[in-house]
Amino acid sequence: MAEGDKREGEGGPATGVVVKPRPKTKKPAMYKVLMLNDDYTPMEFVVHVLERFFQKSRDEATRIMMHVHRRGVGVCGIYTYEVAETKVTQVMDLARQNQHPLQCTIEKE
Ligand code: TYC
Repeated sequence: MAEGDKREGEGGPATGVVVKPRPKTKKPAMYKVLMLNDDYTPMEFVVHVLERFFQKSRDEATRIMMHVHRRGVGVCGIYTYEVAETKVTQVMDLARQNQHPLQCTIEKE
């Protein structure tokens, strides 16, 4: 098609309509890391895990640990898949080394 030979009508947005520009980047899917309660893991160990791997203050770590203790499950943090997966591995490895049955899982947000 020669320059200046523009057709009107079909195709493309109508003249004068403001189209909101859409960024091409997509937000990554996010995943919750969940901690599960059990009857044997010491409370202090759970608080330590939350401080060490989830960057929680002692107060916040204690609050989350008590929530899990009372309700059965709680959110430690929300991350992209690979980060969430790494956190779960770190928690489970340390728990196993210390012979605690602490369980941690991922749930898509
Ligand atoms: N229920 C455990 C106890 O009484 C403490 C505990 C809290 C264990 C949270 C696991 O994710 C957990 N010692």
